[in-house]
Amino acid sequence: MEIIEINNAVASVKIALQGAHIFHYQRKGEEPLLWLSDTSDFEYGKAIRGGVPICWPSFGMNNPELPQHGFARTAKFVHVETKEIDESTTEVTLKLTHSKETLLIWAYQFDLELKVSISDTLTMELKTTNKDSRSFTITQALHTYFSVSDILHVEIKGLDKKPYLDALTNKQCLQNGDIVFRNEVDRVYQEVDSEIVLKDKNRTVNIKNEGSSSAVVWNPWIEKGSRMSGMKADAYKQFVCIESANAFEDFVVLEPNESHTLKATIY
Ligand code: TA6
Repeated sequence: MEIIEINNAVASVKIALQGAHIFHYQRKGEEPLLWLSDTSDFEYGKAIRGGVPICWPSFGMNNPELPQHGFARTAKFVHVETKEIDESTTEVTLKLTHSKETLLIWAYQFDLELKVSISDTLTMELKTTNKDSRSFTITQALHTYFSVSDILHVEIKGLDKKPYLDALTNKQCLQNGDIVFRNEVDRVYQEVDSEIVLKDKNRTVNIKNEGSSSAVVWNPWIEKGSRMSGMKADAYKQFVCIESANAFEDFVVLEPNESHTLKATIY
């Protein structure tokens, strides 16, 4: 599998051309910030388990005609450019454009570009451009797997009093206080308009989303964790997904030639 590896003065990153999939991000002197399953596939056509899978042009089963989380995560992107902004900041751009294969799955012409900025902050900008003569609707997510010391130590702040769709019960609920994990969690938060904070024993991570008002929080816990592909049964202890999204009601409609950018800044 073709991979882009960047090492600058403050951080390192690894990105697979398949899915423009960032599967490693580490600041110098720190543990990796992204979790990668040590039993993940690295095979074309199979999604990498961990890092930042790109769910596009549909999140989850928002579009039943498409595979779970769409097709971008197993599609091969092209490397557009790598720019050294300064010794501590590098920008990498990758692109996916419609093809015979994608038009068979999803009958629209598009450009999908991921621009990644690597410094002591990781910034991801996912830009969709409608190259078709008709409008189209997407849902999407930067499905980030954060590495944690132990899921029992994790608190997520910034979503208090936010409504969410509980994907386990399909019920609409309201968040009360911080999120802690004592069982499976699979929620799509809505009206998200402020930063989300991941507090772990030795690290605090801030996530700022733009072009988005929804965020997904997920941990499969024991039972589902033991059935997940590409991860060991106890892997659920080592990660939490906090996903920068346009999911469910937060869908995006693009007219011909229109663009939308989903941006996540992680620091
Ligand atoms: O984002 C949460 C979620 O939709 C969960 O329901 C779970 O299925 C997870 O994504 C992983 O999905 P995957 O298709 O990568 O196995």
